[in-house]
Amino acid sequence: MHTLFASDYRVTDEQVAFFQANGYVSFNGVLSVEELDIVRRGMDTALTERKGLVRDLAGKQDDDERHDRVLQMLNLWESYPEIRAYVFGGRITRMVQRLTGSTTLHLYHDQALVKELGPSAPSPWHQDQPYWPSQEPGMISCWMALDDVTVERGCMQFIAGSHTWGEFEPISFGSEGPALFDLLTDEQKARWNPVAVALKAGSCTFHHGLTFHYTNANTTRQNRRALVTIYIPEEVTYAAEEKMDNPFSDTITSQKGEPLRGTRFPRLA
Ligand SMILES: O=C(O)CCC(=O)C(=O)O
Repeated sequence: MHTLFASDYRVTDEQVAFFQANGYVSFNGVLSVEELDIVRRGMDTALTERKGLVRDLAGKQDDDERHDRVLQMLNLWESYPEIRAYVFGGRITRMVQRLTGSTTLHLYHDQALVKELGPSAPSPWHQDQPYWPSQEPGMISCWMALDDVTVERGCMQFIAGSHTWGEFEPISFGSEGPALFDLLTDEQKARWNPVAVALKAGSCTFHHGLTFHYTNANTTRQNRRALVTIYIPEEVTYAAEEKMDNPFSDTITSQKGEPLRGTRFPRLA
């Protein structure tokens, strides 16, 4: 499996410039059919094995009859060789190096985000950085589609340029938080034009930690499986107690202001 996930995917200067200007960018055909099958196998095994242990970002209880859920499984790389091969293969890491300009990269975590067929929930508009223990912006996510995604199946939607708007309060996934629109300036409201990025399976988007993004509920007859990997560039430091608790708080080894490092944040480059 070691030769898979390793070959280069060319990221052009125009794509780097697009990412820097807009806070997101998309790439087609990043995984081969064989690689896609491997990643799907890892995720499907995890979905079966972790049944009952899967967190629902939409906040429903296990015994809840409703199924409007967003299933989240963290750090599949630690348990599933298929996902480890993907994460450590090198291709996506080098794409992140191009987009961030950072030679050193650590993984923050991976996460499977699954919207099953039938009524799932939307993922509300939010930025990621308020949930992360980082002081500065710069962390970046790769959102890999394992199924073909359209707006109706929950493809990513972005607000271009919103990564320049600074860090907002975290948005609650499960319940109504403060209305986001009340927090935006008139200029930001005028620039609020969501861009939906439909993708074929094996294609991906990258987004900056401050870029506002959203996905619809999956209203189609097929599951929507996405594998997200989150990267820490070298200049990003630990924000310590200033940020909300996160699932990895206990494993962080840095002091406030030092580069963000932890026992579960493996070095990728
Ligand atoms: O896949 C989704 O529904 C949301 C994805 C997301 O919020 C993220 O990758 O940061």
